[in-house]
Amino acid sequence: MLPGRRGGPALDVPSLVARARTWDPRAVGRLISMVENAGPELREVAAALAPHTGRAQVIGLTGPPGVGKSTTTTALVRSLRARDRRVGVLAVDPSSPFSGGALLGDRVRMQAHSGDRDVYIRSMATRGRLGGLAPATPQALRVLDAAGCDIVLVETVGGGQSELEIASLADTTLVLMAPGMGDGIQAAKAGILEVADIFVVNKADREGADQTVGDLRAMLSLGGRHAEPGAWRPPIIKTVASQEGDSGIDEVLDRLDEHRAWLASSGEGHRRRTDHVRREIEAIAIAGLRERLGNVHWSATLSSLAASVVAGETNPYRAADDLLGAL
Ligand SMILES: Nc1nc2c(ncn2[C@@H]2O[C@H](COP(=O)(O)OP(=O)(O)OP(=O)(O)O)[C@@H](O)[C@H]2O)c(=O)[nH]1
Ligand SMILES: [Mg+2]
Repeated sequence: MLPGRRGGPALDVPSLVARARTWDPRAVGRLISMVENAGPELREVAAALAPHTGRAQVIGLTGPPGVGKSTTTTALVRSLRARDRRVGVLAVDPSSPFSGGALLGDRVRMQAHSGDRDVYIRSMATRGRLGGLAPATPQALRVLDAAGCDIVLVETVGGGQSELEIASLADTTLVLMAPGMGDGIQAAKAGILEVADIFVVNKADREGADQTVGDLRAMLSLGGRHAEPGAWRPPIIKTVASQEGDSGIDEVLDRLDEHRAWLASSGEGHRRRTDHVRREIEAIAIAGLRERLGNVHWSATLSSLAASVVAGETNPYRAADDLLGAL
């Protein structure tokens, strides 16, 4: 049993999952905290969620700092609510809280979304990692999935590893650009072009949006995975996320629906998910190995093997085999 927070009733993991499945935001929040803290309940939570997952569509948003990811997320939530979809938002960059529009906030305020009970918003701590996603992100997604989200939007700051990481957990990856970032496109590693399923040229109210669209088109025409037969051709959509009404956001949603249908009909959706989980299992296993590597017994064994190699009694490969054998 877990002690109830703020004097609430004590709840065990199965009860929390049952409550989360009725879309109780406090239960959802507690479960996400549990996976985020990687506490003793982590495995039990993962096991309890497993039968209830696989339904939500996971959308990753990435792009250079300030391009309008949070504003676009806000606008997407608004349109999704208008289409009566239940939405979860994970913002994986606590240094950049939501500032635009109605989605304000810190970890507490985010849960309210001006009283709209069908939106759940949460920021994830990156635990001191530079960029990149919080390791608990896949589990947090499962909590939201099990809780009945139709769609989960994951915002992460672009640059470095994170656009590759976002593509390794999203069904569909949106890459945002803005006018005047042409150099940024050039500078971006081929990675950003490879991971994009949909390009959004935001801030289309500014000069140079057509130029940016043209630059992207030119770059896409150079080949890559999108050029293969039967491949998905990433559309390029101009948006003004900061504006209500005719902002291009509804077109983004239409394309998201199309991409979802393509993922299903081509088999790519299943292939992607399997690939993502493969990596996740591998990461968990490697973290487990690291943990064992860190224990005293291990380092004593390592020291004595190192001494044997130095003394010419054995070689490093043989020593490494012995070390792994000792696990
Ligand atoms: N003119 C214009 N400004 C926009 C548009 N979309 C967003 N902005 C503004 O651009 C600024 C940055 O927007 P954010 O949504 O915070 O950008 P972000 O990509 O989330 O930023 P980081 O999370 O810090 O990387 C804000 O001042 C927004 O109001 C747009 O379509 N047109
Ligand atoms: Mg942001």
